[in-house]
Amino acid sequence: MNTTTPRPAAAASCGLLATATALGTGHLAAALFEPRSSPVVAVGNAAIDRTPEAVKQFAIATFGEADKTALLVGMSLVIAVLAITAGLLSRRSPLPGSAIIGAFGLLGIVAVFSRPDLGALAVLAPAVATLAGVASFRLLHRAATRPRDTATGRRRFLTTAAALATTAGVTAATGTLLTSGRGADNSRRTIARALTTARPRPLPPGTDFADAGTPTFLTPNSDFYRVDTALTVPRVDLADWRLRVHGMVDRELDLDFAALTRYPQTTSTITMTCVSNEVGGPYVSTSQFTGILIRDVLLQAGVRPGADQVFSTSTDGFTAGTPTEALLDPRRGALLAYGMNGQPLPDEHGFPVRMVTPGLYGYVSATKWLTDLELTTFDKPAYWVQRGWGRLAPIKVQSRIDSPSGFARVPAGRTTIAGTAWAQPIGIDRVEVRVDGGPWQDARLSADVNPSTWRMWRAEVELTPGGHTIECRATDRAGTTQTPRRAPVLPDGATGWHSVFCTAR
Ligand SMILES: Nc1nc2c(c(=O)[nH]1)N[C@H]1C(S)=C(S)[C@@H](COP(=O)(O)O)O[C@H]1N2
Ligand SMILES: [Mo]
Repeated sequence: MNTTTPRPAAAASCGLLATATALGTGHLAAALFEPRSSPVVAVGNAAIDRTPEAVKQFAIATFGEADKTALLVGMSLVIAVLAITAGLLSRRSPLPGSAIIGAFGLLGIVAVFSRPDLGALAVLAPAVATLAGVASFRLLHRAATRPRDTATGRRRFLTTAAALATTAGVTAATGTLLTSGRGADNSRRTIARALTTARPRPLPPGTDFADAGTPTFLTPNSDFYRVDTALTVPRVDLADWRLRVHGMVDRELDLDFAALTRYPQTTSTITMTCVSNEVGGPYVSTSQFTGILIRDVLLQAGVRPGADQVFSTSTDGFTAGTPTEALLDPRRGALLAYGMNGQPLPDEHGFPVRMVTPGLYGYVSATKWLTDLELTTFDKPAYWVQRGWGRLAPIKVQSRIDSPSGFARVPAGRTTIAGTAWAQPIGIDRVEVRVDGGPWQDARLSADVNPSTWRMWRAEVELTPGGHTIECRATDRAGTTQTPRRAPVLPDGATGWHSVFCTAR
């Protein structure tokens, strides 16, 4: 057969179009199996992981919000130069180009294999990309080595080139379209996989009096109270998620989810409370949170002396300031949580990763959709502190009557009163009840799970026919009894006794 050496421009296009086809089909294959195994995403993440902190700072300072775009543009340029080189080296024979594309494909396969958070299916994307890259390179190269002077030869090269360019474009676009819809599912699956080793300690029997009207000890995720400033619930794709730890530290950290799961995983049962909870209010719930200790991450970063505040930021711009001391306290065990009752965090509760700090109200300690932890001082006020709320916000001892509900009609005679009490992170020692300002009577407490969780209580009282006012008060393990003094929720949490009026007959 009469063949010729392709011109440099044709040779360069062989490399460029074959690489584009490889990346496009790889992106589509990844969309079908595991978005984070897309060659482009994998190379991007690897690049971020390996970029020196100074360069990252420069990129963020120079490009700001567009730093990811700048990275992608830079990456594309490097890849294009390599692809053109592969093409130009193959003017005599397609072998060098095929070998170079094959070698890069192999690198991609190895990179995916070495990621602990990606399943075996993830290897398919770089494998498909490699095959498509080598095959299209050979195809176009053959078309380029046909005699060019004939119209058929030229047309043949141009049609093949156009077909490859279309394939690259269509597969890349389809892959992007698919992942934008399915990223959430895949993110969720990745976290679900990480949760398989999370074995919460089983609860002792008798942790609630749900039969008498209290909530269940663990709050189902769908019933967990929700408080945030987010107009629309942020939907975070795990593939793009990173947590930066910086500020007054010895070593800055930039963790993706895989890096996060390399810290020891723990599951703890924690009752969360909102500062906006009125006396008797519903903003208190309990869950088994799974994640890693914030303490472990802070110790690895190395907290500098004087850094008394950890300033956390969410993807939605919300910020919170938590005392560093509380996050370092091993008994408190504050978490970077990604699991909630054995499930990945629901979007509403901060997917993929949030903070949970026992004993502090959520607005200073429970940032959802967390992406940034800055070690700083309390001179830097966070979101709600800027708006007049307290800087420090320890949860106040509280108790609530759940049954009977306000203005209920109950049968006269012996009646069960039941409710909830909490005093994280010290724990509840005692709950008392009284009717119509009479003598206080001790309530029976539910089984003790840990001092950072609520306890249910119940008591039998005698109700004569007519209207009655029932009150309760709790005492924590430090001996502090709930004050009767009424305080509003602003600036640092409501106080006072909960009372319920009911009618017996
Ligand atoms: N990003 C973000 N995180 C946030 C908030 C918020 O508005 N935005 N609210 C905080 C408050 S005030 C509380 S009480 C808890 C509530 O968490 P939950 O909605 O999962 O119960 O989240 C905290 N974390
Ligand atoms: Mo809150």
